[in-house]
Amino acid sequence: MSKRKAPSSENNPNHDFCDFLTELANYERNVNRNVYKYNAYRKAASALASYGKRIQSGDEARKLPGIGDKISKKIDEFLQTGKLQKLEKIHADDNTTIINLFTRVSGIGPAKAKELFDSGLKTLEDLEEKKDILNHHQKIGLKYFEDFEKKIPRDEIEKVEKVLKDEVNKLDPEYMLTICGSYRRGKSESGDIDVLLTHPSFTSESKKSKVHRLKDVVSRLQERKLITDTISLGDTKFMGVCNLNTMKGEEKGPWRRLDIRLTPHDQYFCSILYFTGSDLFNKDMRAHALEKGFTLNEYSLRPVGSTGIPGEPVPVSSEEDIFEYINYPYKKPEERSK
Ligand code: 8DG
Ligand code: CA
Ligand code: CA
Repeated sequence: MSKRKAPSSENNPNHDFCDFLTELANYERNVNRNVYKYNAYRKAASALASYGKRIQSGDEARKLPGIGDKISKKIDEFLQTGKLQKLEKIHADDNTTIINLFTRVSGIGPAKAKELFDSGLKTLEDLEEKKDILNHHQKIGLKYFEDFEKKIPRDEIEKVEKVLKDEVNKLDPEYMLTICGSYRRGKSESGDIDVLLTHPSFTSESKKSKVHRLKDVVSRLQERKLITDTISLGDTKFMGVCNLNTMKGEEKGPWRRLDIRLTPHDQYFCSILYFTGSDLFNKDMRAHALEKGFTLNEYSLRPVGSTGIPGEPVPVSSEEDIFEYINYPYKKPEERSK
């Protein structure tokens, strides 16, 4: 996944509150490794982002889901002083700043960042010198650190989409390919490119014998020099790097993070739904499914009987089907960026 960032500031009158809440969230995850607080701050940021008008006071914010005393006080402090003491302290603390910096490298999580810091490393140059203690993914993350921090404009992803569709079509016109993530939600820019791939011959039944499908596609894209690096390649998941310029024979950036997942044909729509996100939207939808007696994940939608054991997956032939089964009002991808 791309590293989590603030809810987008497009049309968000509360984006400055969202920014500081997201920074606090990342601090809790990266430095304190407190996922509970991380989620709490992100939920609050998401509620403010979708509120639609400027919050005038902590009291007003408190009425929103996920905003309690502590966060409403922070909003008052920010409204009155234009800053937060807690964040000022965090910024002044070198340890925290360095650990946060390391977690921005693709492949370095909070635990590894702390370990690197504890072994005396302080800068990206230090990491560069001690590259041997990094794994393959982390080395690539460091190599492309600056490019991976840059957002990918929508029109660039459109071009990548065209290449991908052309190339898989030449391999076999029965391939189906969808770019999910923030791109499918209509965002004007994205952190990475999330591709889902399926083929009618690749189903949850036939799976084992057909896994060459992903490798075929990846090899082809490597030949075309769209894919420049591989972080990992399994039977159903590729993680790597792509670049439209290297395709044209130019050795220049930007290099972009690209993930391709091969999904069984019968699970395609549950996967598309899942990888379109946002992850907060997914959480809400899964919770709603449970209330209606279903368990929903990236593979399937299954009824949960009174025994609590999930039954056979229900047949799904569109995203709309999934919403219908659980009686959830349909939301277009563009409406799922909560
Ligand atoms: P971005 O890349 O523009 O930053 O945003 P994104 O496309 O929404 O986020 P992403 O990190 O690339 O994840 C893609 C989708 O995968 C996300 O929208 C929903 C789904 N997803 C979850 N939870 C998780 C998770 O924990 N890890 C990953 N990799 N994906 C997740 O719902
Ligand atoms: Ca991703
Ligand atoms: Ca993405």
